Amino acid sequence: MLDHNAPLRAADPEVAALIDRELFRQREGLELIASENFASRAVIDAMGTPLTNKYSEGYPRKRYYGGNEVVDQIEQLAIDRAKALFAAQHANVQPHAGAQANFAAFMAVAAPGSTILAMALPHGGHLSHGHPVNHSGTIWRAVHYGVDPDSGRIDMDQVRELARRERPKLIVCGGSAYSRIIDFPAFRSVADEVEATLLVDMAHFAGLVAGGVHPSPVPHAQVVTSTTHKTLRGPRGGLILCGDPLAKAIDKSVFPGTQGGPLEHVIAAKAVAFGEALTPEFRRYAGQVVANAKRLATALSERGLRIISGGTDTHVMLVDVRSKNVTGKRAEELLGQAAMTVNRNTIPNDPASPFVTSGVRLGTPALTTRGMGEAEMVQIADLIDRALTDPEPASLVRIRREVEQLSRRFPLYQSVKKGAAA
Ligand code: DSN
Repeated sequence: MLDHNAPLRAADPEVAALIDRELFRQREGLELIASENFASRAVIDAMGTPLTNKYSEGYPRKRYYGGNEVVDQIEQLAIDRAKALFAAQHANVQPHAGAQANFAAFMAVAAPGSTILAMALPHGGHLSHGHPVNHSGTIWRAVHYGVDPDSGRIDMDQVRELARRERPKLIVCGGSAYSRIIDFPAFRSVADEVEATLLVDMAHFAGLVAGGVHPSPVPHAQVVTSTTHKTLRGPRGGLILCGDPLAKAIDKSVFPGTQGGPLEHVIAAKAVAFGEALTPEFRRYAGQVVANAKRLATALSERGLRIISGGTDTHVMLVDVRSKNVTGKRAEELLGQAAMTVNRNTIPNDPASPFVTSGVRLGTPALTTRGMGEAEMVQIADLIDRALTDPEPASLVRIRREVEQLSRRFPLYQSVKKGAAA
C-alpha cells in the first residue's frame, strides 16, 4: 500500500539504493570536473522540502497563486542575499539553470535575428552562447571570437575588429573552459563603442567573485548571468544580476517570457548558499580553490603536460594530453578507471573531433571543499601522470587504491550515513 508518510528508504528501496551508490562514488573518488562541487548538507536539506509543492508564478508580492506568504519571504531573502553578495542593483533568482538564465537574458536585450558576439565553444565558450547546435545559434546570428593560438588568451584586438565589423546587439564573455581573468573593462569599452549590451556569464567563477579572489564583472556589464552550483557551491540552478535600468525587462523575460513556476525549494537552497558565501570561511575557501588550481597546473606542467595559456588564474585548467600519447577521450577513460573523474575537452584549434578531443579539463572546487590543499594537489598530479603514462590494468588498480586512500582522509558528508534519508 502506498504510504504517503514513509521515508524514501522504506517507500522506494530501489531509488534509495541508487542514491547510496552515488554517494559512495562521490566519497571514494576524486572529483576533478571543474564545474562540479559538493553543496553543503544545509543546501541539500533545503532542497528536499515541501517547498517543491508550491506554485508561485510571478515575483514576491506579485504572484498569480494564493498561499505565497512564506514563499515570498524565502525568495526575497534569496534576492537580498544575492544582491549583497555581488553588490548588484537587481537579482533574479528564478532561472532553473545557466542555459535558461542565458536564454532569458539574451531575449531581454537582443531581438531574435539580431547579431550576438561571443566566445567560440572550442576556445572555451559555451553552447548557449550561439553554438549552431543550440537554439541560441539559430535564434540569433552568432559571430564568435577565439583565443590567440600562441598565448591561449582572448585576443581583444580580434574582439574589437569583429565588433566593429559585425555591429552586434549583444557581446558575451565568460565560458566553461577559459582559465584566465577576463578583461571586463576592455569588453565594456568595445561594447560601448558599437552600442552593444555587455553580458558576462560568470557561471564558472561566480564563487571566486563572491569570495573576493576574482574581479567582479558586475560594475562593468549591464547583465551578469550565472549558475549557482559550480564554484558558488549552491544548489543546481541559475541566477541573473543586472542594473536597475534592465530589471523589469529581465524579470519579464524570465517569467512569463521563458519559464513558468519557479522552483522555490531550489530558491530556498540558493538563499542558504548565498548566506554561506557571505561568510569569511567562504572567502578562505575561494582563495584555496585558486591556490590549489595554480599548484595543480604547475605540478602537471612539471610532469610534461601542457596547460593551455601556460597556467590558470582561477579554478579551472585545460590540459593538452597528447604528450602522453593519448586522446582526451582515452585520458578521461583511464582516469575514470583510477576513480578520478574528469571531462575530455577540446583545446583551441584541436585537430581531434569534439567527441575525441586532445585535452581534459580539470578543476579544484570540489577537492577544495573536501579540505584538500596544495600538498594533495601535487600528489594528485602524480596520480594523473602515472595513470596516463602507465595505463596497464594492474597499475590502474594500484592507483585507484591510492585515490581511495586519499579520498578517505578527506571525508564527505560525515553526518550522512546513507545517501537517502533513513
Ligand atoms: N556543463 C557546464 C560545464 O561543465 O562547464 C557548463 O554548462
